[in-house]
Amino acid sequence: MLIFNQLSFSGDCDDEFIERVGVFQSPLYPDNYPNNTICKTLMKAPEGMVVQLDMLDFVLEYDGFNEGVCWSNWDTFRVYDGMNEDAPLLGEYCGDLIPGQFISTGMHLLVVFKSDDIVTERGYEAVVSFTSLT
Ligand SMILES: [Ca+2]
Repeated sequence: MLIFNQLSFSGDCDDEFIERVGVFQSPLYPDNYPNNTICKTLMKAPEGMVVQLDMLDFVLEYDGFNEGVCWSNWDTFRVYDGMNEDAPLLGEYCGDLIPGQFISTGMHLLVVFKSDDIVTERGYEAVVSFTSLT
């Protein structure tokens, strides 16, 4: 299994592309992610397969009172069922409830992570794999 560690984080992880099975982590994980970050990660399955994303760990900033309610101008983790942000939104997540599993309907799954300018947390770790459509 290949490991997608972002060991040298430059402050910008836009347009990351994952085409192989591996571990997918937030910038600097397991240390806190940086402020003012946008990470767009496009995962692409081989022909005839779909992307499966299993979340193992997840902690993002949230307001501390309304678990599961995300303020879109704070820190958010969004998953889209397709190549870009016009694709169907599978969910928007924050706080410390692990979202679980995502499976794309096509070859692509897009994750968009965004942090604002204050308060960081540990972030997320997930496993990317590909499964056959039966
Ligand atoms: Ca924040």
